[in-house]
Amino acid sequence: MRQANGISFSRKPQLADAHSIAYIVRMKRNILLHPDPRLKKVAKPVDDLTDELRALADDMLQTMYEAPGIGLAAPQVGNLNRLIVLDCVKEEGEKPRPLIMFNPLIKASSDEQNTYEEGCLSLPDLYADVTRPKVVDVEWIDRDGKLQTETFDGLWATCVQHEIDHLNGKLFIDYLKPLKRQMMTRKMVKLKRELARG
Ligand code: K1U
Ligand code: ZN
Repeated sequence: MRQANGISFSRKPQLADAHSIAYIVRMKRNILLHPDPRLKKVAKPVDDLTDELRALADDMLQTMYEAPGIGLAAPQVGNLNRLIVLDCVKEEGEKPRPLIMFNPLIKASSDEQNTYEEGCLSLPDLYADVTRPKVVDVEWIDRDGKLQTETFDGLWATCVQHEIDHLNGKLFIDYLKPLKRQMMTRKMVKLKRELARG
């Protein structure tokens, strides 16, 4: 990975570079790429947990694993419901822990902060340090319609905050200085142009 202006990124993605952007074309659901106005919208609360929404959640988990990623928010697949999925178990051989959260809400955040080099499936191959509360208490409705609460720490806390940001139309690059954000946006515009050309 190279460094420029504090942003780390891998070499320029080539269309022939199947592994770096392959997930854009081989997933259960397509993931929207920044810049896209749909990624800037605020998602609406789920008040009726239908089978259609459960199916969407299942598709999102499959899409997240296929990408691969550790989280995904409904706006990233073009759906504006407050729904996120995540599984931050990264160790080979460790049991997966898929979580489906409808209407996730942060009830409390620690004063202690944590800096993590974040990525986003809507900005493939681009990473930057983001500082967020280290521990968060989250409340959500699970797939069975039951209210759940849990305290998340470390990567899980970072990921759940990143996904809830997506529900509020916010991307991790919105935490960066304007110049870095513009650089990343320009790279994405270029990538999207190359993908459109085929
Ligand atoms: O929301 C997304 O776009 C998913 C994103 C979640 C995330 C990553 C890092 C910090 C906070 C939130 C990703 O999953 S990017 C891919 C990624 O981080 C990863 C992929 C495979 C293995 C491990 C991590
Ligand atoms: Zn993201």
